[in-house]
Amino acid sequence: LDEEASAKAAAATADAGGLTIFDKIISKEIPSSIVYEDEKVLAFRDINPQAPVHVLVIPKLRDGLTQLGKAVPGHTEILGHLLYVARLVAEKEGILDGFRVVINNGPGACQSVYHLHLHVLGGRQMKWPPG
Ligand code: D5M
Repeated sequence: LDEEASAKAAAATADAGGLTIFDKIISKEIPSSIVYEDEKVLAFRDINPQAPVHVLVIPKLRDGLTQLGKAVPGHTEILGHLLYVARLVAEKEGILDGFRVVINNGPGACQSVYHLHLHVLGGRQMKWPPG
């Protein structure tokens, strides 16, 4: 329940336009282990890995995309690019034969950072359902 409460607080901060830790990662104020970068997206290793490979892919410009549920038609290009970069990351990390892409949306899915991010997970047998 604590996890749920902090997820709700993070969502409220995001709705108020608050920045997240990912802004500091994008600006490189906070170091991260970058796996892929281009003009529009950044991919870096998750600080709390849930699999041998656990990389986050994020848009450099949040542009209202605090979570997937806020997407509008103007976001389709960046959404497609993020998904394609997830595939590039999987290839680079050598997990193309078995990887998972996850987006946690909102408190009910334990989203903790309100800047859209794709989790790319692999390097072990992934189980289903994910829980
Ligand atoms: O996932 C948010 C993810 O962000 C979570 O797996 C930890 C990760 N995280 C948080 N801070 C950092 C830093 N500083 N570097 C790398 N990764 C980080 P969610 O889907 O919102 O629960």
